[in-house]
Amino acid sequence: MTKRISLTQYLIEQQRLHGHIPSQLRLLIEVVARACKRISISVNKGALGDVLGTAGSENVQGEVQKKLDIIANEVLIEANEWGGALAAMASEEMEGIYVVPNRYPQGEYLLLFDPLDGSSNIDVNVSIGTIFSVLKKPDGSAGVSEDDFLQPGSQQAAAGYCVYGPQTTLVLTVGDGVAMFTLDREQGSWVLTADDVQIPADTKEFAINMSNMRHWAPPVKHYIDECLAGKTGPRGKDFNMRWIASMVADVHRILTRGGVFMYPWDQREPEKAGKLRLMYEANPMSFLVEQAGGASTNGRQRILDLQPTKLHERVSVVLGSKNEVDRITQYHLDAKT
Ligand code: P6P
Repeated sequence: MTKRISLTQYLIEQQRLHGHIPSQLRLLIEVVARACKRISISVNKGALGDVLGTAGSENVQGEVQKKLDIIANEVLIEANEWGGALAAMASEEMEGIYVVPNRYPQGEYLLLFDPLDGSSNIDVNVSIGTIFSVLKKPDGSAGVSEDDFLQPGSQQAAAGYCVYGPQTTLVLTVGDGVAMFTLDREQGSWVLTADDVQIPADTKEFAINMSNMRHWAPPVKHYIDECLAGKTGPRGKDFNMRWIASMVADVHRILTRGGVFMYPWDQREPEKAGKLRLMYEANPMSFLVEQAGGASTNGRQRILDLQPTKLHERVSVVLGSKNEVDRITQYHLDAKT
């Protein structure tokens, strides 16, 4: 049974006992967690609050923004800009970076986030979430620019997500394993409910949007065909399929019981590496998955090794149970695609 301690105590122990996080990073994570609590209150209002439906605008990705996308983005900006831990922020909902205004002290960290991932699920009451990634601002750089954000995911100081589902759960890594905190709404506090999360190396469950099958590259089709062949096929076991169309919810299931998640490149937009964004979706999720003993590649390379060239660049994602990810990656390398 995990010792029921608060997020604050967990972070102080990480700072004091393991020397993993300086106080500025501890403060930053606490502020992000508090912002997620505020977002969960808006999410949980649903039709009772003026939070459903579209906002009548598009984001930098050309996607129609939901009202909650904008609310969540504003909550994260307002909660983090004055704390003194950050130099700047970047969001899926904003084209450029947001530099902390001069009226506040500048810190040494950079915060990136997808304020509300899976927003197509909002109006149908299916789990959605906030994804965040923390980088250190490069030493010696006067001021802060977009280039400061373009660091490989292996440089992350912390990463996590908050899933707004039957429970509101914050999942976090500071590089010392993965911990899960469930929101105790009566006390308003995050309570440690899982520590040292481990993803089983094998699985019988895959997550992919099957409607895109005709667009996939051959190695992906090869892998999924083998899963569908079940016991009678080369894998010698039956597989189950899940697809929530909310990365946070699908990744949470994989961290909780294993599985493999794929959003691969497809021929519909060949110039795009994939649908998901590297900096504030794939990188934080890959950090969490690797810290839990899983693996995460773009089909060929470790995602955390990729050198970003643009803030909103996209990437193919294959993550989860290590033996499955390794198999899919090998199929790509064998096909030299
Ligand atoms: P599709 C949500 O919009 C998202 O970015 C991820 O959370 C999710 O995994 C994926 O897109 C779902 O995409 O094409 O199945 O709707």
